[in-house]
Amino acid sequence: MKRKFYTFVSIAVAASLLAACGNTGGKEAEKESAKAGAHHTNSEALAAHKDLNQKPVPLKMERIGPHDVKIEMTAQITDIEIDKGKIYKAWTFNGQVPGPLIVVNEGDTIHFTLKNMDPAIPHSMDFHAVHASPSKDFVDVMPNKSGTFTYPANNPGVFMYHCGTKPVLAHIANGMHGMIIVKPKNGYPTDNEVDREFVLIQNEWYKYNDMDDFQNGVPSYVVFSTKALKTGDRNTNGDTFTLKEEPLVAKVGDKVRIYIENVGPNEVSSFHVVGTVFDDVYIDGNPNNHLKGLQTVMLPASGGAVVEFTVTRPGNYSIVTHQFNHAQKGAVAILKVTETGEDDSGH
Ligand SMILES: [Cu+2]
Repeated sequence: MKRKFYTFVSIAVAASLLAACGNTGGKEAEKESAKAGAHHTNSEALAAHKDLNQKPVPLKMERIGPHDVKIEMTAQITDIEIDKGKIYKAWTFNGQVPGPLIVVNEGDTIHFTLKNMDPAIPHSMDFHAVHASPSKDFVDVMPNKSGTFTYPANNPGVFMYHCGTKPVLAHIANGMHGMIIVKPKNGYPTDNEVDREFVLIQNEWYKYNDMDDFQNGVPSYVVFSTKALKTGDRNTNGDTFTLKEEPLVAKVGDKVRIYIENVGPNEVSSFHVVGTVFDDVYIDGNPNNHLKGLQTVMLPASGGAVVEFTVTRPGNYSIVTHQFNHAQKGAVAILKVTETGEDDSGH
């Protein structure tokens, strides 16, 4: 069974490489990638990644016209601490896992460039927020090459992005995922009520680069991260500890909005905040999908939402997936609510 599966993976990898080399060429890269692909099944870093820890490259995002945004991202190999002292040599966008938050406006055209800094294997970008031709716009960018693609973002909401290179599961599980917010033209009906906004992303970690575990196992960790919506907000990686040790902070009486996205790759999220009820929920972040009074919001793998709730009393509110086996594996973030709206514990 196992051998069959490995053969399948090798064929899939080879096929994707063959498809890719029509676009950007490079016989050497093709050979390297094929070698690298053969390692997908054994929990080890690819030979070319072993001594690599590429410094995170900041996201480049620039508005070049009223309805045009230029975005440049990197595919790179960077060490991420996923649990205390446990380093994962992740396949990343810009050296973060999840990748950096992207925010554009409904109706924007995205002029997107992916710079592949990975010396060994191709990577690509699949934005769930756009209409595109997957076979032309989400194509592989070969090692040390760049690819530029243009597409409109006409649907408002909270969307996933991820690397779409085969085997897609390996690229997502190794860290190549993130969130893009397309801000609705006319906003949300509750915009004026909201006092604080945060971003949260849920993702899973498995045994290192182990296709068998990715496909047949259960996650070792399920984690949350937060990303900066505005200057001064934090960017954290998906790990088991940061959002417990340094909580998100709100003030008693605040209406809090969270842009939440479950990037998986495999599990659903039963998103819940202990001690409150979601007054307003916009499924996938679309203002038309307005629900009221939910206790838990179901997020499929790749699903997003905007959730809003009021914190009426001071204290620590646990933000969890109510699949408590996953909460136990890390998926708990703390929202600390104080009288002042500042963290009073000395953080
Ligand atoms: Cu990739």
